[in-house]
Amino acid sequence: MAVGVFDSGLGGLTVLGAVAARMPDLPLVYLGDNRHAPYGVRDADDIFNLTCAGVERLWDEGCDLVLLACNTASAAALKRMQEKWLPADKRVLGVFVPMIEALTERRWGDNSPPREVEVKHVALFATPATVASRAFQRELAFRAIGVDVEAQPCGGVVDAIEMGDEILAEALVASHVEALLRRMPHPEAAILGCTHYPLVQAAFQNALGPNVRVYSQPDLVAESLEDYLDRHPRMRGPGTQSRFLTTGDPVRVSGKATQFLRHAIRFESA
Ligand code: DGN
Repeated sequence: MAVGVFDSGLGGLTVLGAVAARMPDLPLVYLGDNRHAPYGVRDADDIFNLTCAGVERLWDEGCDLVLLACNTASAAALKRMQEKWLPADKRVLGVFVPMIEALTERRWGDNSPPREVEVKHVALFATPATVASRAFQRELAFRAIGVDVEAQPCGGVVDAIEMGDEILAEALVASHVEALLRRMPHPEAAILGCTHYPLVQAAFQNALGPNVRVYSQPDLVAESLEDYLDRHPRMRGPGTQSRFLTTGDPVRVSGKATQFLRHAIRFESA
């Protein structure tokens, strides 16, 4: 049984890459909803319906465990799916909890009382939809974690990355960081809350300066998934090879994915 990895497009490949590097024997089925990307400009109901359809498609591939490797889908859909949509034998995980685990140095399922969090000022960079959802702040409040979060909607960055326009992406990152630093001059940590942003992580780090710790979501999500699979071995069953599916045009998406990750990837039609 493979683990499903869902994203609106190509961004989730950064997470898939980190998962595959950490667990090379784990078969994965990636589904990119390229036909409907980007999700960052859609409303919450739309994102919920598209995400449910994607997860159902991954169930058809035998993936009882699906990772939403997309902050926008995690923000708009995950809680709603878990509360009233998900059958008891399926699991869907998102990408926020691993970031909170990293900030607090605590694991999911760990019932010990919250530790004092050393980081007090956190900069969050994400798509406009993720920022508008306030899902990250909600998760922190739910766990009674008292940190100050200043969120910056980073319009245009995903599109620039998808177009392969590094210069534009880096210029946009610099201006979004500058806008955030005007409101929060001294963050101790920065969370890149979009699975595309690891591809421009150096630009974020440059603009933020060396004193700000930038959390890399793919590595943290991969680490957290491994921990989850250790605790839920049923979800890890035997499998064969990883596959890549898209709701878009497989030839075009394969070309873009290859350019995006700088190694050859072949998508099939979902
Ligand atoms: N990579 C997605 C995320 O993590 O939010 C955003 C892509 C998009 O659909 N805008």
